[in-house]
Amino acid sequence: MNADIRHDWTVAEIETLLASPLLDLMQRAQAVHRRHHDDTIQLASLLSVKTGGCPEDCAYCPQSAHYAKKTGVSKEALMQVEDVLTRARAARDAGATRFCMGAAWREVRDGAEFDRVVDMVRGIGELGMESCVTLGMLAPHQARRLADAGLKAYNHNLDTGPEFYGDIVSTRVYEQRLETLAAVRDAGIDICCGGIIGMGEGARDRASLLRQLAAMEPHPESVPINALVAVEGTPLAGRPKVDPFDLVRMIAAARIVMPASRVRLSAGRESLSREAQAMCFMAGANSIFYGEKLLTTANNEAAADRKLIADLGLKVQALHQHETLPPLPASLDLPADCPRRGEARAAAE
Ligand code: SAM
Ligand code: DTB
Ligand code: SF4
Repeated sequence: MNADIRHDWTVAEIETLLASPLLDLMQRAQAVHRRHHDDTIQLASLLSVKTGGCPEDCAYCPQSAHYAKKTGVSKEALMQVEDVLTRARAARDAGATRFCMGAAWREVRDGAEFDRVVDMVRGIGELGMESCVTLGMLAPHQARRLADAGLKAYNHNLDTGPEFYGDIVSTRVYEQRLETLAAVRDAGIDICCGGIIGMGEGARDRASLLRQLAAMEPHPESVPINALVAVEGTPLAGRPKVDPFDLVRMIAAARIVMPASRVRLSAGRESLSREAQAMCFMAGANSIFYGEKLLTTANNEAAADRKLIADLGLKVQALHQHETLPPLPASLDLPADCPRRGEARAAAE
């Protein structure tokens, strides 16, 4: 089993994987998956705790200040701790075991706002959920503070291979991403690191990203694979939709090169059919974002996700205190953006 874990994958080897016949690739990925994982899917809910106005120019991102005029995403203040915890509680009550919070910052600055995020992390832990934050670049002492507050994971994506990175972001370099990841690892926090397909990169760039991730020792515990959500007003708005088979291939290759990691079928899922999502699970994805919003864009309806998982005979990862998913809510008396609202609506109809 541990012979599966390698850190010396070459770009050429991964390119060969990505180009292999789809069913062969899926079968190989599924075999690796079954050696390292059971049949549970983790539901992770996402919340943008500080939206918009980011000084970085990531070409895919609706939260960059550079494209704000065209995207209409304006800069908002950092949320209050209690409001965040109310949302986390609702997500937990709907079955999520992980709560991820995103801030549209270039980097973390010490001060009252960072103190507030640290309090959010502590509060999520007190709810019994895994916490993950994505706050941009992080210095070692800040990583240690988050670790002390009980942070489970830090999301910081490499997004693509180093050769293509300059085509996507001009306000920072790949090496800075690697430095933040090192600070996270040194603080004893799990690494959540993955990327996006569909930005105009080639198969070699996808393989190059996976090589970077697989070279990390240990592998990132969590690997989000996003399909570009081409948001109007961003430079990548005109990109064609990702072929779902390409997403399946990327997930399968990630599963094969990082056998023990949790591979997350992330952004772009809303445009996938149930069948395409099933292929992603078959290829080794074992987590989804759960709740009807990602950071600023729409996500799948919670009720539809629960039904899909049940129809496939898969299980949802439970919190320690209960073994099965909590029952559907009986009333519609939920906040407008609560992830259970869609279900309540469906149940009431
Ligand atoms: N500012 C932080 C950073 O860059 O690490 C955190 C927030 S950023 C929104 C987190 C990740 O979301 C990005 O690295 C990217 O992989 C993903 N993402 C952002 N916009 C996306 C889009 N339009 N489509 C797909 N993924 C996207
Ligand atoms: C990740 O890789 N994908 C999530 C999470 N990490 C933070 C974010 C997806 C964002 C999609 C665009 C949006 O909703 O703004
Ligand atoms: Fe968006 Fe993060 Fe890039 Fe800022 S650093 S523009 S929030 S992806």
